[in-house]
Amino acid sequence: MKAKTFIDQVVVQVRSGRGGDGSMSFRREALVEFGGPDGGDGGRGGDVVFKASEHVNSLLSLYYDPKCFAQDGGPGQSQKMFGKRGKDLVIPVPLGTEVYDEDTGLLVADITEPGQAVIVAKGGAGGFGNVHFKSSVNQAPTEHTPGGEPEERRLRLELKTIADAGFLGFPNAGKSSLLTVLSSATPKIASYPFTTLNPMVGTVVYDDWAKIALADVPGIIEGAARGVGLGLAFLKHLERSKVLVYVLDMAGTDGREPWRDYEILKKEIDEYSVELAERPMLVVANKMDVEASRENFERFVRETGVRPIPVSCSTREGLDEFKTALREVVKPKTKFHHAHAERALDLSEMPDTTGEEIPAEALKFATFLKLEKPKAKSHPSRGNIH
Ligand SMILES: Nc1nc2c(ncn2[C@@H]2O[C@H](COP(=O)(O)OP(=O)(O)OP(=O)(O)O)[C@@H](O)[C@H]2O)c(=O)[nH]1
Ligand SMILES: [Mg+2]
Repeated sequence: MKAKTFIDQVVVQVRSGRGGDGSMSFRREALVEFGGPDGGDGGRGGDVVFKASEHVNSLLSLYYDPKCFAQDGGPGQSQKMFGKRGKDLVIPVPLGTEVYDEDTGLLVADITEPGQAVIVAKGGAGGFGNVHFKSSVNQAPTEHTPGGEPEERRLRLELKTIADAGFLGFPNAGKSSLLTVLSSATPKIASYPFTTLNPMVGTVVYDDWAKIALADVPGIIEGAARGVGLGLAFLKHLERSKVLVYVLDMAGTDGREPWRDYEILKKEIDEYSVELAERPMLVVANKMDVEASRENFERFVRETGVRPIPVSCSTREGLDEFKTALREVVKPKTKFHHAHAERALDLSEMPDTTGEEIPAEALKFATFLKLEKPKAKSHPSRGNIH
């Protein structure tokens, strides 16, 4: 059995279903003298489809089972019966999956929207039964066509997590704990390093239904940019995050020094990508419930000149402040925002236009005053006759 590691890239073989063959058959029935051809068409082969799912967060299942074969179509039958359609193979993949053709290297699909479905191998068409070949000069055709060939290709799937903000920190800093207390996501939390092997996304929901997606990624260690530990391969999961959130263990567990941790993290990111290093960022001091944290916090400010947002996942202090700060940098849109932004007009400013042609400045109120069209009345038992 393959060992479970950090999987965000897999190569799979996809094959659609072959089309069913058309049938060659003649109608044979008592008292029907020249029954004629009655061979039906073959069924279409199934497609292989990748479908974005919010309930899947890794490519692990494809890593263990990389052969994705859809069902073949059934052959046509006598009595003009169609063959059975082959079942599509629909594979749920996480949001943020990029699909490349392994042989040509071309991007086949970028799966970014929930519910988005992409056919990556189209099923073969069903063959024609001999009933199609009847003509005035050939009343007993024996021609029939085979089903269409399946499509087969090798694809490389790469996951780049999509989130508004991504956590960045050393192992055990409490990134997964923070995601747990802020969202309904349930990542694994434990006191050993590298608990998180696959990025996970959780959603922070605000009182007015604004939402921010937060990604928890594996911990970074010194030298990661050179490939130490899990390396920085997983940092590509932060490439699609607008904001980086540095999570620091302010308690300095196991003799760590948070100010040094911060400098190392920044250095690793600088070495990884200048573009990522320039993203807006927040710094969070976690584990503030631990005695040593207060002192460390003051020293951190002195050493780095940065004042982090103090939080504790254990006592839940500081979470609201963090959520507010996060909102200010991410600036999520809300339904309320959409519906009411244009309506924030002061009605007292509206010019009086009674009896006149409507002046241009009054037109900006036009959408505001649009009346709902009254619904036509109908009587259910009278079939809409008035
Ligand atoms: N006292 C205290 N302990 C905490 C706090 N937050 C997290 N911890 C503990 O710190 C340890 C690590 O927490 P995780 O959330 O798994 O850390 P992580 O950053 O996700 O670690 P990796 O996945 O290994 O990178 C666990 O034993 C947590 O219980 C906190 O606010 N206070
Ligand atoms: Mg974790």
